[in-house]
Amino acid sequence: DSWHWGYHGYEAPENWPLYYEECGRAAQSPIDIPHPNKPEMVFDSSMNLDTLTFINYDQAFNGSLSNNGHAVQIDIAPSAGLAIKNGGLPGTFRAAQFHLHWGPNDQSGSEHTLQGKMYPMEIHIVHYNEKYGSVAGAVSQPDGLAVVGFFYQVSPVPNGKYSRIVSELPKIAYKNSPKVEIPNINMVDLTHQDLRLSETRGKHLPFYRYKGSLTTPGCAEVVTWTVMEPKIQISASQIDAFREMLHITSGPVTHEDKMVTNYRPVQPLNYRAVYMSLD
Ligand code: SG4
Ligand code: ZN
Repeated sequence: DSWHWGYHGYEAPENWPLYYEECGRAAQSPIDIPHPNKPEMVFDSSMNLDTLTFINYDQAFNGSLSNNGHAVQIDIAPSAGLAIKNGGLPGTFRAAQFHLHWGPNDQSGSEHTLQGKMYPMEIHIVHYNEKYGSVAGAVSQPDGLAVVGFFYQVSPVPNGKYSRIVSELPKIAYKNSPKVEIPNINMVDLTHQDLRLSETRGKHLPFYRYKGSLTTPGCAEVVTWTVMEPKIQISASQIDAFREMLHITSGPVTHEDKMVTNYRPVQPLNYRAVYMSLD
């Protein structure tokens, strides 16, 4: 990357299109998910959204925790076989990694908003279309990626399923710190218990669906987005640990070096429809 993009000052999202042309296009992410009574919200039974299937989300894998200077990310070992299919997706999509977006306080941080409401954090589970073999191979294809998002809500008690990740964060505080292995985690624990049932019993969680982009430069318009309605609980002090991450690689730390914000604001929906899985 020639230009150092970020979330503050001259590097902020409103200037991304100056250096990354695709960030200024018409089908960008994130978006505000409209109220069901708005004309752009569509209930389309022909898409069979109720068949969305989460494969092996209950399988344990060894996660690899890192800080790329823009987010905290956990790479998912491919051997675990996590994938999503059906539910209107244009193919079978294999999980590669998840990462998180947050903000400076508990009233902001999510990238998507739900009828104008912002949540303190949002997880993105990035999947690539298996026919392209990898995220790198898929990122230039219109049906290349499928990202699943969940919002977080602040709970008074810590979420024990996140305690191992949170306690390892200080080890990756600097950008490009060596990755830290987190053995034996699974996406059901980190998202929603009902996802373990979806393969076998068709248990269905409500979600929203639209076509958009990566939310970081180059903003490629290759993402089939699935934003889940159920929220994940996390405590305020657990979110605070993410705000201690740094976007510098070394040296003494000042407040400006902290990754206190890493969400892109919502983008215009323009001509797009948003599909809802349940009425
Ligand atoms: C975060 O910066 C991830 O760490 C990136 O992953 C990701 O880029 C980027 O967000 C955009 O993804 O779901 N928010 S998003 O649209 O997955 C890609 C890496 O840099 C290509 C590997
Ligand atoms: Zn993301």
